[in-house]
Amino acid sequence: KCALESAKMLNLDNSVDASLELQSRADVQTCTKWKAPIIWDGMFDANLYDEAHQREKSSVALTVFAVGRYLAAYLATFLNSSEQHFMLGLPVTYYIFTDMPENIPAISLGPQRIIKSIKVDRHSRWQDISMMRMKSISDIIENEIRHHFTHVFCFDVDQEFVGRFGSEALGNSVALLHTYYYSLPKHMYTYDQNPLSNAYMETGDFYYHAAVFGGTWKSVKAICDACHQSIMEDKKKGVEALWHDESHLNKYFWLHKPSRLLSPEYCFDARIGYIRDIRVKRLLWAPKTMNTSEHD
Ligand code: 2GW
Ligand code: MN
Repeated sequence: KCALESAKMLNLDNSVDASLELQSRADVQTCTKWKAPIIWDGMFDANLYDEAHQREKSSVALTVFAVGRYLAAYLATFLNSSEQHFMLGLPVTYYIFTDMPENIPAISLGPQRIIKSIKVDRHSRWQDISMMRMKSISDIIENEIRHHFTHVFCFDVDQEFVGRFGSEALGNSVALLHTYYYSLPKHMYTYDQNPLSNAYMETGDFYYHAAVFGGTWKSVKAICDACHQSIMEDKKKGVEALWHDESHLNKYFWLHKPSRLLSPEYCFDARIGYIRDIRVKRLLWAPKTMNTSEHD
């Protein structure tokens, strides 16, 4: 109820969202202090969301990076599982950023779903592969996505869809609660602690996971531009935030509150085991197939 009323009153989210009921759940936090909904299983009617977004002609661009060994290690599982679970019923285009477009696996795609590849450089430091995603995503939104899609979702590739990840996740700006931190006290959040970094923050609202974020193309472009600029200013000063792009994303979402939050159902690590809060698993962390030192 909180979420429905606030979406209407504060215009936090899009018209589709405001027209639909979100139920509450007594056992978990379903609303932020700035009245954005936190989406958990049991809060929404999936069919109503899908129908409303089809009526509104919502369409989704998914960006994912598969550079170096990550292509062979994770991309096929990511794409095949996404074809089973991600935004079914809406047009989806995958923008795959890779240094080896010729090695993108052949995947059988549903109707209105296509793959596009964009060649990118393979940065020698993995931190740069991760951080430079912000610039690449901004560029593709500017050059292409904004002309064809209402929404954009950006994903790490080392994950597997195992349940519905549908239109209930669409919103103006969407952030994901990190599965390891959502139930911990704030003093345990791993925000950047170096006052010299633009990502520095002493306190915040939540700890967000950079493995999933999204929103309208306009919001995602603003997120990526701000994070990229923040990262580049740090580089000039010779500093790097603790968790790279994720630290900058957390700072951004502290200054610009997301309109919609996804519960850890939307990016869960099976190694945590059973948690009562998590009734449905939708996206799982893939087991790491290599360690960082093996990268180059
Ligand atoms: C990354 C780390 C070590 C060795 C390789 C790579 C790597 C990452 C790579 O060789 N090729 C590649 O395409 N990537 C892309 O960057 C890929 O899409 C991957 O999912 C993403 C982030 O790297 P990942 O998944 O190994 O890092 P995580 O799971 O520890 O990510 C969190 O922290 C990162 C910053 O340190 C990012 O913020 C990420 O979004 C977070 O989930
Ligand atoms: Mn990852």
